[in-house]
Amino acid sequence: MTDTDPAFLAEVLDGLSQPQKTLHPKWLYDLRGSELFEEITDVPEYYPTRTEATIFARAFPELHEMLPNIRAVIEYGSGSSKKTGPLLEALKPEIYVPSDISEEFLKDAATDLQDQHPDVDVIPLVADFTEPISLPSGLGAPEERLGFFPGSTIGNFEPGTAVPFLSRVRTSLGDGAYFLISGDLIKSREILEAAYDDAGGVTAAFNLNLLTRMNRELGADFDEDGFVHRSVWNADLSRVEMHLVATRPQTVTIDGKRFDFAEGETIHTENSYKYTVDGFEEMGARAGWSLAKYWTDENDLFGVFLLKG
Ligand code: AVJ
Repeated sequence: MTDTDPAFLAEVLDGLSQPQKTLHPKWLYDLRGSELFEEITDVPEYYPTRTEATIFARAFPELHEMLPNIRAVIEYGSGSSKKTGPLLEALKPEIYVPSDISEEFLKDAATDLQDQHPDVDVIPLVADFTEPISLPSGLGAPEERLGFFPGSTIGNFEPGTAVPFLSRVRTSLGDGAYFLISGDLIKSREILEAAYDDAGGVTAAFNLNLLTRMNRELGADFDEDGFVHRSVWNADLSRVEMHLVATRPQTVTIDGKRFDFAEGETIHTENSYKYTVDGFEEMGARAGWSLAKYWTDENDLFGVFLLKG
């Protein structure tokens, strides 16, 4: 067993002790999980990434026309900043602030971006968005700032945490600032469930990797063959759920504690919330944002929202 993160162990012990066994989706992203997620973005059934790219290609020039004076772009949870190049090229800001909880990832991405965009001053910021966010000084007036939160990552936030997050972003950027944020739209069960259970099995491998990770990092003894991946559209709660389903009764031991699984019992590993345009606008409004403009694709699969604080 390698590298036991005490927070991971504590959350696993707690999450597997609940009546509905549950783990937070952030634990899906170890190195292998991050690689598998990258692969997911290329499978035919997973429409969000490519649809967002198509919308961005149209939206960024329009955004530049609407907001010619953006001085600073602040990206929340920038990770590898993969979507940022085209935005910087379209808006030509003076400053780009990539921010992420992972310092290592952030520094590498910032160095690459600085090399590729010598005219932009790249100022990386290590920040945890579950806490108040304080931005560096010199970013201009709020009206000259654009927050950026692509990828429909907001969909991983529970309703009770999404609004506080949107409020913290608004407070950090200031009254009158702008925020460009993506959200995946509600559509048919068939399309949604296939997007989270591709025929090639990449999403299944992504979900099952969590068992491998718990075995490696926590010394758990999950039998990876005793579970299967399931994705289900929960229309009442407007979310796609991912589960790991036990295919037979089994007992797992982690850190000396035993966890029993009945046949068919699941570990709930992710929620990916989906929105209507009105629902997204309403969620923003509860955090003090108003909807200035939005873009969708021709099939209304995905939304890109420009909010004004
Ligand atoms: C990274 C949260 C946007 O919810 O679509 C993809 C994660 N999980 N396939 C999503 C994910 C399974 C993804 N987000």
